[in-house]
Amino acid sequence: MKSENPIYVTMPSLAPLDEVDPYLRQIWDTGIMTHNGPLVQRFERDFAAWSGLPHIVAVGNGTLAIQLALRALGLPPGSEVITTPFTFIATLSSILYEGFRPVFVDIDPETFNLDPAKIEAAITPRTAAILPVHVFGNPCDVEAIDAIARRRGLKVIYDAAHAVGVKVRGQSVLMYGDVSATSFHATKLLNTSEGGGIYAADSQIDNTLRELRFFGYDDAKSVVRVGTNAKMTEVNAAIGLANLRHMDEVLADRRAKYALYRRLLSQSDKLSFQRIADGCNCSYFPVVFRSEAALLNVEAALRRENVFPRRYFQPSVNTCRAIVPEAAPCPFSESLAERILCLPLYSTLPEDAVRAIAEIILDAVKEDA
Ligand code: T4K
Repeated sequence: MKSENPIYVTMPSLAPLDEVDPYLRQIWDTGIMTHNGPLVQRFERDFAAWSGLPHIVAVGNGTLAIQLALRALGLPPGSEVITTPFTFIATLSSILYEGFRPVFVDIDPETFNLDPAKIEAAITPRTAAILPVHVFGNPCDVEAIDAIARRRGLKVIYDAAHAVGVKVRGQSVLMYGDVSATSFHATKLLNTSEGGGIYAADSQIDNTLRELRFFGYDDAKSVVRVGTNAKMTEVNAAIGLANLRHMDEVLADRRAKYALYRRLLSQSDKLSFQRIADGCNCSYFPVVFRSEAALLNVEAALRRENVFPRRYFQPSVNTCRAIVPEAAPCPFSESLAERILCLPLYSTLPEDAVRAIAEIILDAVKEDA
């Protein structure tokens, strides 16, 4: 098939430029570019309404969203946070950056999410919180995790970076736990170029988050806590507002292409897939090989055709010795990280490309033991 232009793992879903233009004109007319301006406030309202949430706090990116979430809960300094090893490095680095000690609990090898059955054994008197990730938009077993947390007096922060549009029992998955932190990065389903959002049902926590993102000022501009600059800009909100209007189409398109990949690749018994729940947003298409050698073979075959999938997430972050020198092994996560590849999946990817990519993969795995 050799595509003329490289096909990457993703491309941003962008509204037509003329739909962004009126928002940008408003910025140019008023000169208001930042500091919780009218477009950020509108983006917060519109995103919350689309998600079925009462409110949301928009911030500069998804990493800051996790950091502020951890900080807003007032956890004892230096306490332990139970988390997953199968994630992007930002989950782990946020825990460390905020001065907490990550304790890894291995994943369920079918859902790729932190395994609730293994949480209790990792709880110590120093545990303050659990920080799971809805990996690739597949919701965690939120009811089991929230029940453990309630029973053991722990806070729950969900890394919902992949979870825009994800539902559990008909409501946004962001409603579970004490706080959820999402990302509006260019590579995410909904993008503001760079951006993030935090949802906390508790109004005091919500208020603390707003103060934290704005240098620790309260509404009267008195300094009430140590804060930072985590604001979303008006330009980012303008992009987000235009993109938000297309979210239903974007979601439907992902689901259709996900189903097509899945149907085509299921022809091989040498491939396996994430077990996803109904409310998954299908924002990524991960495929799992029997060995790393098989993965490398397929990756090379795709590269020869100008197709560039990505090894999300590799390595398993518990093995990042430079920042967690003494972390315990997590066999399921480490094994998965060596064998998983995310295939190109985005709005402007033609269906023919999905078919051609599936064909290259099926052909390349034929010879595998
Ligand atoms: N928690 C989790 C579980 C996460 O996955 C992430 C981020 C976070 C927290 C933190 O959220 P943020 O602070 O990022 O908001 C990407 C993204 O940078 C990152 O947002 C994402 N997860 C992570 C899984 O992937 P890379 O290293 O893959 O980026 P890059 O530049 O190689 O982009 C991948 C492909 O996307 C490129 O091949 C082409 C395309 N692309 C990328 C950019 C940046 C575009 O078409 N346009 C663009 O502007 O990290």
